[in-house]
Amino acid sequence: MSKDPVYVTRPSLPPLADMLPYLEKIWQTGILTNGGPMHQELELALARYLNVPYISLFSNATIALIAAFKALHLSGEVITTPYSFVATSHALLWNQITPVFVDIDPITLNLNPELIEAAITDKTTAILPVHCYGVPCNVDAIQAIADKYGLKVIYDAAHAFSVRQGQRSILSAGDLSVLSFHATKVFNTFEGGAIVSPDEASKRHIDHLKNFGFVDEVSVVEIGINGKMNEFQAAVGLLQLQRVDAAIQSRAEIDRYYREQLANVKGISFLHTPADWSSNFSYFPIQIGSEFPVSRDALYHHFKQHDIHPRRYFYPLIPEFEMYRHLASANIANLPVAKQVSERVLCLPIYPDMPLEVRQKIVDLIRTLGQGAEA
Ligand code: T4K
Repeated sequence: MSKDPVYVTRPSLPPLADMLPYLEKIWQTGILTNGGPMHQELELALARYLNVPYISLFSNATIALIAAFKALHLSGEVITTPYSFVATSHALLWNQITPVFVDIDPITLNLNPELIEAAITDKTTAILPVHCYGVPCNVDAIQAIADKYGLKVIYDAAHAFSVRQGQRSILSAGDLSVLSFHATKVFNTFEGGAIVSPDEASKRHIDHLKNFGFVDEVSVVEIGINGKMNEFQAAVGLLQLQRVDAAIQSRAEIDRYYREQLANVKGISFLHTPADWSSNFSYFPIQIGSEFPVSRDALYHHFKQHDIHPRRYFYPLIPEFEMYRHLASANIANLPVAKQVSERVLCLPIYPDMPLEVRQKIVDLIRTLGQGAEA
C-alpha cells in the first residue's frame, strides 16, 4: 500500500489542462466575480442537472444558510437537529435565532418528525432539518407539521447533492434548500454553496441578499451580505459537473465493497438510504455497537496508528459545544438517540477512485479487530 496518509475524503479534481481555457477567458475578460458569465452558466447548468427551479450560487454553504434565514425573515426559535456539522446551528445564531434541538430518528439519523410538535412554541418560526450523510429526511411528515403550524422549512442539504426519488429532487422539498460545494463534498468548487428556491421572486430576493442588498447601482433595500461565488469557483463547477456522475458511480462501488466485506462483522452496522431514493454515497458512516470487541474511539485511534484518518462526524453533538450548552433544549438527557449515535459513528474514507489496496487495508483492520465477533 502507498505510504501516503489516507483521509476521510480526497477531493475529486478535473484535469489541470481542462482548467486552462477557463482561466484564459477570465484573464481576457477581467470579469472575476459579481455574477459573471461562468457564474450565470453554472446556475443554469446546475438547476437543469439537479432538476430544481432556481439556484443562487454562494461562496459557501454557511453564508448561504445565514442568507436563507434572512430571506425568509426568520426570528425567535427554529427547531433543528443536534446531529450535524456545527455550521447548521451557527448560522441560526448569526441571525440571533435560538436553535431548539430535537432528537433524531435512529434509522435515518435525521430530525425525528414524531418529536417536532412537542417542541413548537409561540416563538417557533421554522424547522431546519439536515439530510445527514445525504439520507433524505421524512420530508412529507415534516411538511405536514409545518403546514399545520404555519412554519417555514429550510433544509440543510449540504450532503444531499443530486439525491432524488425518480425525477423528484430532494432539493425541492421545503421552502428553501442549501447545498455545500466545499472541497470535501461530492460536487466541489473548492469552497462554494447554493440556495435552491421555488420561484423567480425568491431567487431574485436571495440574489440581492448575497450582494449587500443592492437592487441597482444606487439602491440598497436590505442588509445584505457578500456571499457571491467568484468566476474561478464557477469555472471549477462547470468542469466538475461534467464528471460528477462518474464520481458518484465510483463512490457507489466503494460503498458496495464496504457493505459486502463488512456484512458479517458483528457489532458493525450501516446506514440505509430508502430503496426508492438514489444515494450520492457522500459518506460511509458505520456504527460500532456493543457486540464489537472495541469501542468506536479505540477503532478510530487504531486506524490513526496506521495513518488512516476516518472521522467521528458528528461528535461531539452541537448542543455539547460551549455556546449551546445553556439552552434548555441542549439537555443531553432529552437527546438520547443523537448522543448514542455520536458515540458510535465512524465515517470511513470514501472518495472516487480510492485504490483497492486502501479499501482492503481498511476492511482488514476492522475485520482483524472484530475477530472472534464474526457471525
Ligand atoms: N451543513 C452541513 C450539514 C455540513 O456538513 C457543512 C459542512 C455545512 C453546513 C457548511 O458547509 P460549508 O460552509 O463548508 O460549505 C469538513 C468541511 O470543512 C465542511 O465543509 C463539512 N461540512 C464538514 C462535514 O467537514 P472538517 O473540519 O472535517 O474538514 P477537514 O479540513 O478536517 O477535512 C477533512 C479531510 O478532508 C481532511 O482530513 C483531508 C481532506 N481534505 C480537506 C480539504 C479541506 C482534502 O483532501 N483537501 C482539502 O482541501 O470539516
